[in-house]
Amino acid sequence: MSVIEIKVPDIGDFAEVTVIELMVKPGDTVRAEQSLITVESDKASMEIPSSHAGVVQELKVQLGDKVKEGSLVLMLDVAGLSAAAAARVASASLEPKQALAPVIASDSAPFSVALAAPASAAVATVSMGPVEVRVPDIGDFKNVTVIEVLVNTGDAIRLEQSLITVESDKAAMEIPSAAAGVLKELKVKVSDKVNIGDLLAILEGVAPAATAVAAPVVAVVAVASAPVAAAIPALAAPAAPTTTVASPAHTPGGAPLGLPHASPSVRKFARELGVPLAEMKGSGPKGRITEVDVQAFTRSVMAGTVQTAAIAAQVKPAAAVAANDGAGLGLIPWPKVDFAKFGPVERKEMSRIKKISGANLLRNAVMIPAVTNHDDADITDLEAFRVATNKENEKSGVKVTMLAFLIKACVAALKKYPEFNSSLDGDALIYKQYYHIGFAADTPNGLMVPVIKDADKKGIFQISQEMGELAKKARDGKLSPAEMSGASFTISSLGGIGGRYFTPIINAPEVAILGVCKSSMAPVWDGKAFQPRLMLPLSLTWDHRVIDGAAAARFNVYLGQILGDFRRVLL
Ligand code: CAO
Repeated sequence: MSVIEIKVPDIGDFAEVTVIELMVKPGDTVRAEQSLITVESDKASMEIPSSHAGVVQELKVQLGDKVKEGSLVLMLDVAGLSAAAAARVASASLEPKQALAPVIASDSAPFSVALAAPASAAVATVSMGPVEVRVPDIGDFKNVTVIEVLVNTGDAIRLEQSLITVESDKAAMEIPSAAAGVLKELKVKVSDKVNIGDLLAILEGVAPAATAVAAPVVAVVAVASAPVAAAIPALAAPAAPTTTVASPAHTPGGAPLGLPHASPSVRKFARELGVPLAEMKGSGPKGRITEVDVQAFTRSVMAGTVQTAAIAAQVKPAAAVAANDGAGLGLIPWPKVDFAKFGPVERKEMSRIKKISGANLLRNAVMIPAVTNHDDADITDLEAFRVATNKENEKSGVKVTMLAFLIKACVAALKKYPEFNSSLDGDALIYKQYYHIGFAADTPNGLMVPVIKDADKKGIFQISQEMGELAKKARDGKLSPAEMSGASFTISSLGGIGGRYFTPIINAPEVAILGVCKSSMAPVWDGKAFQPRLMLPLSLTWDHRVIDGAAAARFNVYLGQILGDFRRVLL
């Protein structure tokens, strides 16, 4: 075993920086230049890479520790390396800083180059009138990406107030203003690539230091007092008289202007997923956002329990329906056509029910990953039984319908496959132990869904009777909210009308809906011959977040078996 010490390299003028992330643990195999820890000052974070490949023996720092150049980061077992590598190891252990320097100066850690460069000062070119603020010397790296713009036009900018955040693949850094004044014009936007000398902003109404106004164009050299500003060397000053003024100290700690705490690698990860860090709470020290936080946030958004501001702004189904405008969904606008150009037309307002149900249907269609399975059930015997029953009970005034049998059969299937009787609640499922079955009713005002409560505890006659009453109330517009709420599963039957199959939309927060069409006689092979059988088309739509295709197929098969031989309900 050959163990070397890995120390914090020359990080420029940083006096002390805080360890905010440990990226490796004992036992991990690391590559040369792999990031080991993330450190942060009040203005920048950077990852400290390993100078060698090896296996981490022992971590010598903890989260929250203050480190500086030369602080011991970890012990690395470099045994098994090539001879050449071993030689580097030897020199590294003798002179860690020098051994690390080439690694730091490599392309993979560009920000460290800036940080290792001799500290000098940030510069802005100012005049009596507008002041140009440019990107200072940020070391060897080129084309860094603007990842955040921290100010707006019209803002009063303080000296050294951060204007933008730039990021390489290893570090993020805020670029402070070298002058104070009102922001007249911003010259960069998020995703722009910037280089030394690029114009960032134009300030007006500058209150320069007394000596800084002597000439029309004056370079103000702000001697940075904060670590990161000090690490950003000077912009090449224009050929003009220069005056040195002391800049105020940065406010230590905290994320300026609400910038979320996160390491560059986490920021990059979040950006790749499109996760808005500003809307997240971090679980790390001082609210720092970790990779695990980003993953958890993403899962919550996918589950629909968290909505980002962007989604909330874009997905407004009700408004989109009301405005009849796809732009509300982030789509191209709905076509606006003057139909009168093509022939006579009449405009009629949609009913209130249609507007409300439309908004709900749109949300459910957009938000639920829905799949529909189609199947047929042999109801030859059941229909014969239903007709006979109705004949026998002609005088009762209650007509038993196929839908009543379907409700009862569905309850049996829901009992056997309880996830169909559940609802999503974040990452959990609420399994309902009641069986309230909604049924879609076609009314002159639009679609309504009355609910048969506790269908498991009711017989076919009672269900048929209640259904008749509720359907009548629906048609008369007399359903109470209570009679339309609480369904755990819904059936939409078009059997009295016609059609073969359709794809019903789930009635959220339910997770499945059964569509039924008109039964018809069909030749069914019994193994020896085709038999004329009365077949009922079933279309089961289910939420794929909760239910799998196999479960849906089983549900339909089981439903078919019950409808084929209703005695199974008793089992
Ligand atoms: N196959 C063949 N015939 C069927 C059948 C089926 N699946 N379902 C019902 N029928 C028959 C009935 O037996 C009845 O015939 P008879 O008058 O000869 O007895 C006739 O069709 C009419 O039935 P119904 O529609 O009045 O009764 P129901 O219990 O089947 O349905 C209700 C009640 C309220 C669900 C229904 O009237 C209705 O509104 N259906 C429309 C639902 C809807 O719009 N769904 C779409 C939602 S998505 O937009």
